[in-house]
Amino acid sequence: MTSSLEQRCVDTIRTLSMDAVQKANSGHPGMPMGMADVAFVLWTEFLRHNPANPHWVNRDRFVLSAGHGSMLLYSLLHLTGYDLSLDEIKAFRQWGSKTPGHPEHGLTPGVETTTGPLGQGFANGVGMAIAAKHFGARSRMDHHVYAIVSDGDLMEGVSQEAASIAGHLGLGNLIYLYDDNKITIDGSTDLAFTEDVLKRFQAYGWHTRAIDGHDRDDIRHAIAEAQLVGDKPCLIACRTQIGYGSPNKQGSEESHGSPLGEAEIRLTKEAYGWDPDLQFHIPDDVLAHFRQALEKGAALEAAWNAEADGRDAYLESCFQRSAMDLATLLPAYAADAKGIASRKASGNALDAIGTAVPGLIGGTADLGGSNLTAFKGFHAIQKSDYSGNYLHHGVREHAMGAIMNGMALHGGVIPYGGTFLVFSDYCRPAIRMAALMKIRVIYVFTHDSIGLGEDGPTHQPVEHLAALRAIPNNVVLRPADANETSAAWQIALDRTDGPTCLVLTRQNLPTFAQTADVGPKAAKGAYVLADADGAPEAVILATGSEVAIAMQAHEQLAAEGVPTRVVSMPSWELFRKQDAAYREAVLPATVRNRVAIEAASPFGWTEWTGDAGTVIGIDHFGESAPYQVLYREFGLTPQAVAEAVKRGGSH
Ligand SMILES: Cc1ncc(C[n+]2csc(CCOP(=O)(O)OP(=O)(O)O)c2C)c(N)n1
Repeated sequence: MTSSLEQRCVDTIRTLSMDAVQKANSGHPGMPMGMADVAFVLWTEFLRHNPANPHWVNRDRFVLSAGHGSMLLYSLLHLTGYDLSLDEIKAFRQWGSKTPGHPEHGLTPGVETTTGPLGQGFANGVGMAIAAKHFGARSRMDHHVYAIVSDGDLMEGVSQEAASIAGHLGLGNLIYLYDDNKITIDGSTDLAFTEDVLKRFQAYGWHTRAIDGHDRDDIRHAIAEAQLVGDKPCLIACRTQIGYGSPNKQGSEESHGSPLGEAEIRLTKEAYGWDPDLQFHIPDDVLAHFRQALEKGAALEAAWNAEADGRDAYLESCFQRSAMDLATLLPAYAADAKGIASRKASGNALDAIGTAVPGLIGGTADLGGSNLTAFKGFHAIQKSDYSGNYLHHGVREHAMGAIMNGMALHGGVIPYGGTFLVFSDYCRPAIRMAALMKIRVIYVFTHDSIGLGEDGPTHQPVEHLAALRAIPNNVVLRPADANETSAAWQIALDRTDGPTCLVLTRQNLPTFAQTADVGPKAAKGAYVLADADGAPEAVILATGSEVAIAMQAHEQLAAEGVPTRVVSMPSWELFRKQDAAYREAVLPATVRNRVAIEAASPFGWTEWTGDAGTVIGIDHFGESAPYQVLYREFGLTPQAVAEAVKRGGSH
């Protein structure tokens, strides 16, 4: 290839990006222009991918962590032959296009993860690399994970957590290209980011290298060297100029997040030796050069497929899975007044299914003894042996969430991870991304209320259920007893299009006789657990640990001649999805006397109780005391429920 063709290939990435941002009249041209040399070398010479089959399991994964530079990725996808037309590039950021402002997984072929919230993509890539190492140890998978990361990515805490565990695990399949352009939105990185980034990464255990990000030979050598490192993740700091080639905006934050402007685009194209009158122009020889990726990719995939040597059985069981009926494996419990904690029931469920579900990789953010996430036969993933099925995330909840997203996105893995419910706040940005991406990620959130007792208000979640329920496409499941907990695991594993949060108690819960074979009922989100002999005068709604309180109130009221129904409601989201007839059968419109009890913020409950109902919850922080005292002092008692029912009856 003549160097001028190579230069025109790189400049085509730049001009496409500039033109698309200009046409949309919004977007980020500077980063794609600055990283075009790096991206060109990576995508045409190193990345092992097949644009005709973006789902080839052994493809290298590429993450554009600095998602604001989306036009860089869209340009590469179009140019190398993914199913993304030039018309889509021209429709950048428009309604109904496959080229939204930030890359969205599932929408655009070849986009491996949704990025935009800085740092998430960095950590997703670590999860992908862990998954790849896991499969590498158990099969012949051997791909790399590459990412382009920015100053913003490296400033974010989540990337620092993820970099730390990536170094610990020695993920040699991870090669990150850092856009070291020393510019962020507010201006120079001198304003707020002056540490020695490479020394920091060296301390994490990464291999590092600093290069000129516009010297393509330097880039080639650095990536080739990184591939040889083998036992460490690699960070290549590529010194670049944001808005490269723009006579008046190169090196300035002005090119970061707004169109260059017609006049500046003309000047920039002239500087590239480009015809300034041409827009979205792709020279034929440039396209032909990029499109070699199709032939090369088909050959790579075919060669890999041809090498099948019998070590594929595990890959197949994980990548071509069908729904598993775990009913015969999951524990069932007889009625038991003493009962067990739902976290313990979850641990029992995991003991039963942990090794039976291929690709299930558990973990916890250093709360194994509390979350009970480890299962019989678990085996930790470590640098010395990646074949395990459990990850010690360390005290890194945010990265745990983003790493689980990466594992799920990689494919083949069903990740779950545990922490205290109160620290779901630390996972929240990643939960939101899992919900947005519609990926199967399971959280085990234990110590789910003031019921954890003496650890006090710092550890007692109050607003967390409401906050988790507020995330669209997130399913929150708060099982009432051990049988509902077994059912919750089946529901979570069956759910392929979004995250599920299992919300579990520290304290024991009685097992109800009525929850034998509760699976199909729990899957509807809410069901009648106990009913009145005749027509109920009131409905008592509860979740999790408060279902037992509701049952006591129900019995007490029955003795007083007040017939009530108890609805156990492990999941609002699942109940909402039921048809009107089922919802009416559970919550008859005519019964307006409804009392909900939940040891959490009452926020949102009126959706189920209606205006005439009563919500017994907690609208303040907790206290440090034995949990029985807290329930009594905060008024979460059968008596309070019974009184509310009686008051409601007088409406
Ligand atoms: C978590 C998060 N916070 C803030 C933003 C808004 N934002 C977008 S890009 C950016 C920083 C830009 O600097 P850099 O990452 O160096 O990108 P460059 O300017 O080099 O394109 C910020 C703060 C974001 N996308 N994500």
